Amino acid sequence: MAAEPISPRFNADPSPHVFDGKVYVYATNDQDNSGKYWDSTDWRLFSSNDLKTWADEGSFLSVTVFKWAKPDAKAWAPEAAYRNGKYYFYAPVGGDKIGVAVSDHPKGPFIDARSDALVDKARDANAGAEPIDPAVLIDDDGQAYLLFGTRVPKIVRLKANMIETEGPILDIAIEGFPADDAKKKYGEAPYLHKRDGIYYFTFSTGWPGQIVYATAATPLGPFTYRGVVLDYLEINTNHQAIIDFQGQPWLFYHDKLLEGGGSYKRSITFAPLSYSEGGAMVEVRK
Ligand code: FUB
Repeated sequence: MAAEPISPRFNADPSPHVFDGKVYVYATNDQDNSGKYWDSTDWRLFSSNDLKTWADEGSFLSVTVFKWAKPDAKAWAPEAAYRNGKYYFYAPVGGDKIGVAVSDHPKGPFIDARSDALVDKARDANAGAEPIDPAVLIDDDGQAYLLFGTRVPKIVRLKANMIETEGPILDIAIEGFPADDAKKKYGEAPYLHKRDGIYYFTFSTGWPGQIVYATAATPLGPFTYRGVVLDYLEINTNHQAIIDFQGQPWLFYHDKLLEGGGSYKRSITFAPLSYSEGGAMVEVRK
């Protein structure tokens, strides 16, 4: 079945979550960018009770919520998390900082949870060349992790308050890339999920990129390369996230789906995801 966009607007970098039985997808706003770059300055939200009908919840947050950000700073692939009655929104701003905002409701209003960035390339040791693409996993023991970064994947523990990091920013080691395929490497879009005690690290291999995965017995790795989850698209980015909804795993990603679409005018869609009996992720065929 052909992939269907969740909206007639251009949107990208899905961050899907199930909050109170409802699916919320936080997204980069490709509709209002210049069409020549990912230079929009706000994030959009979509929701669905059944993955069939989608509500456009609008532009719920702009970079201007962060007083430390330039008002024209680009707003890239976001992340959200829920803990202790609060919703946290992790926002890569300007390509060099990740902010965190907090709300009592998944739709906001969100306010800056700090007076400075959660991760700042200029301030934090080992933040890497481009601290973007945040992803959060709250493990079964309550420890939360923040992943981010291009070219070198990064991971850092979050304190229970979800708005401060704890300990050093670490590089994530990935072993076992196929030696005969130089394109199999880490690019961007880190995402960590856990299933049956195994940590699955999915990411894009670059520009353009495949979504591939690696597994480990601990959230910090080292991870072992396992295979492809989603092949190259016709556009220059690939960006995924995974949820379970009503007993079914789903892969969310973006693609060129609407008339006028392309690398800077992307559309969010999703597909059922499955695992082999041995726990291997089965490649999603478009
Ligand atoms: O939307 C801007 C950038 O494109 C994201 O940060 C990357 O993951 C890529 O999808």
